[in-house]
Parts: sequence; structure tokens; C-alpha cells
Amino acid sequence: LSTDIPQPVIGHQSVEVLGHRYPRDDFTNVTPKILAKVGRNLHNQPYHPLWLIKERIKAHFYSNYIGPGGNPLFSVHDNLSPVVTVEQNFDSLLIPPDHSSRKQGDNYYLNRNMMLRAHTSAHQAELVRSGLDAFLLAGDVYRRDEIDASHYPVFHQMEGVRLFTNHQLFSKVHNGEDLSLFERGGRRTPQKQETHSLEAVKLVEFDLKQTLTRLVSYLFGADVEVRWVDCYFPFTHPSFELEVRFQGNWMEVLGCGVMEQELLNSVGAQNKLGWAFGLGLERLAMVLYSIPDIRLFWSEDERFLKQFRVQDIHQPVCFQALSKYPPLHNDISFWLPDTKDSEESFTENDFYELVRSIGGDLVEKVTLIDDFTHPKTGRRSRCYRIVYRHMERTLTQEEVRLVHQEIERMAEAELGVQGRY
Ligand code: FA5
Ligand code: MG
Repeated sequence: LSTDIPQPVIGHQSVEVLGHRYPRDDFTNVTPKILAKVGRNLHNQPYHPLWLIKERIKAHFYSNYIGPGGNPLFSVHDNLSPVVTVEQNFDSLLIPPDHSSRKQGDNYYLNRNMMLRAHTSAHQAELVRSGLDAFLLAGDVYRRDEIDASHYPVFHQMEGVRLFTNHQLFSKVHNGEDLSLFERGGRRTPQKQETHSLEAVKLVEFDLKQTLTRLVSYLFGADVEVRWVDCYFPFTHPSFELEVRFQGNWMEVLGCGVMEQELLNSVGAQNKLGWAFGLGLERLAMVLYSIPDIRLFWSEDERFLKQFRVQDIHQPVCFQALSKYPPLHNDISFWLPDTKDSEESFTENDFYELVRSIGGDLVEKVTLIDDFTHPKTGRRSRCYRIVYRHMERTLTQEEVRLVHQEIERMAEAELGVQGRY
């Protein structure tokens, strides 16, 4: 949508991000289109809808959670670089070395050691190690993903962490001084970790769920319908997702849980228990303001942006959807590379990535519409439909044809497929 961003340098030997150079290796898979988003910091742009939600969440935590000295309990961090080590993004969170979430097909790597963070949880360990007991952290995160109205390879998350000492957790409980955070010789069960006492976990879980339910009621109004769903993360147990009912459907807005004690022990917080959550700012904004397409967050169209310039951040925003311009679609079919020479095997995310890096924000959606195996030769062919739509004007057939041809050409050159064009 915007063309005036300086294009980042992708050299032969290195990749440059935010003024630093990173040597390329066999893991490097960031693209210029993605690197052009690094540093945009939509969440720090005053009156951008993501900034507005972040400010409302900050205001809620500042006014409702006061520390012992009378100052806000939660500190807020929104300027940490999205360039992190693989260790921060995965190892520090106990994600095993062979875990599928580390795949090149799902992440943007600068090289084997450095990547664009895939979630704000990448900073949990370093902030706890620095001595913080309660913090919020907002930032841009990067994932290779499918393409549609609610998925974009860059989005924004807000992380929250709160730790409790024995005294902090049990001081309000009658005879609480007899209770303990930890127990020896316990077992891991669906309710708790092996080293935790059940009473401590139940209080932490209650505090977590109450904190998040209050936040959602503050943002959406007291009648919002929510539900908790059990789930799994390697760095929390038990773990939950919170879903909000929106236009008749349940939509997941955050993941959370009781922090794994091994994580806390490894960063010097072995005498505390904690909870953590990570929520998607776009998801919240799309529900709150009825924003129909995630690409709009990147728009520089005044008709979009001016609607969020409120006098007071608590003032409700009534978003008027911009009229949608008509889509154009074009199909692409090709034979997949022979599975025998498996070096060349075809990965769907590589194709999505290629479509995105050529078509950019003109691409609204890519769907597989045919998957065919030739009965005699056994060769496989795929056909994808690419829907093109501009957010701010009507596209011409000619401009779509040029983009589509380039996608056809590059698919053959880069993915080892054979076009049936
Ligand atoms: C995580 O990223 C975990 N780090 C969350 C967490 C933090 C769990 C702390 C426990 C403790 P997940 O991949 O589910 O989990 O993403 C969290 C939220 O980010 C989702 O609920 C959703 O609101 C948002 N999100 C995830 N993927 C996308 C996407 N492609 N586009 C927009 N929002 C997304
Ligand atoms: Mg999830």
C-alpha cells in the first residue's frame, strides 16, 4: 500500500536490519518485503488503531493495578527490537530443539542464530532475569503463514507477565502463612506442574483469568461473551486460550497459562510463581472496530487513519468500513517437482511467500482449488486461485496480468515446478 519506504539492503553475503548486518547462511529466508516492515512500529504510531488499543490496555492496567509504593504495578515495554536470537525465541521458553514450531517454513530467519521474533514471549526470560515482577510488552511479530483477510506475515502482540512470592499470593488467604507455593515429590497432572502446590496454582490461575476477563470486559463492555479453552504451550502449564464471541463466531484472542517453573528457575526467580499471557492486537482491533481485513492496518489512506484520531483514548470509535473495490482473480497451475529428487520438494508456504513477495498487498487470498495426480505417470499438479484486490482503488486487468505473469515465471525459477500456463 505504501511505496515510499526505503528498501532494505539484502546483500549477497549479509542481510541488513535496523542498521545491523547479519551474515547469511543456509537458514536465511527473510525477504525484502518483510524487512521493509521492520521498524514501521505501527503500535507506536500515535492514533494508529493498534496504538490506540495498546494505550487503552496500558491505561486499564495503570489505573487498576497499583504497586506497594503507590505507582503502577506493571511496567510497559514497547521498544524492544524484533531481531532476537533463536535462543530467545525458542530455547529460553523450553521449546525443544526438534519442535515443529522452529521450521524454516514457519519463521523468518536472518541466519541460524538470529530471527525476527515469532511472538513477544521471546522476551519473557530476559525481562524476568532483569528483575521485573510485573510487565506488559508490545511489539511486532513475524510468521510465515497462509494468506487471507485475517492472516498477515507481520502482526502485533502484547505480552503480560506477573510473578508472586509466597507472601504476595497467600497474604489475603485466612491462615495463609501456613500455605506454600511449592511441594516436594509431587506429580504433574492436568491441573498443575510437579513442583507446584495445588492451592498456589489455583490462586495464580484464578488471578490470571480474572485479570484477563476484566481486561476484555473493559475493552468490549460488560456483556461480551467469553469462554476458556484448555490448550498447550511448552512454556506454561496449565495453559488456556480465551475466546470472544464476535458476530456469532468464537474467536481466539489470546493464549496464557501458569509459567513453567523451570523457566523461572533458570532466570533467578526460583522463589516465585507466575502467569503469562500473549494477545493479538489486530484480533482485538478487528473485533472492537469491525475492521474487515488485516491488511488495512498497513494502510496510509487518510480515510482509514483519521477515524482513529479521537480526543480521548477512552472515546468509542465508530469505524466506517471503506467501500471495497472489486477483486480480480487469476489461477495458476503447475506440475510439482518429482518427489524422487526430494531436494526440490514443494512446500506450500514457499509458494505463499513467493506470491506475497511479488504481489504484496495486492494479494487478498490464495486458495488451493485443485490437486490432481496423473493416473498413468503419477505426476501431481496443483492449481491455486489468487484473488487480487487493492484496498484503495480499482485494479486494472493489465496490472494484475503483469503481476500474475511474474508469479508464474518466478514459481518455475524458484520452486522447481513446471508451469501449465
Ligand atoms: C503465542 O504466540 C504464545 N506466545 C502466547 C502465550 C504467551 C502463551 C504467554 C502462554 C503464555 P499463539 O500463536 O496462539 O500463541 O498467538 C497468540 C495470539 O496472537 C493469538 O491468540 C491471536 O490473537 C494472535 N495471532 C496468532 N497468529 C496470528 C496471525 N497470523 N494473525 C493475527 N493474529 C495472530
Ligand atoms: Mg493460538
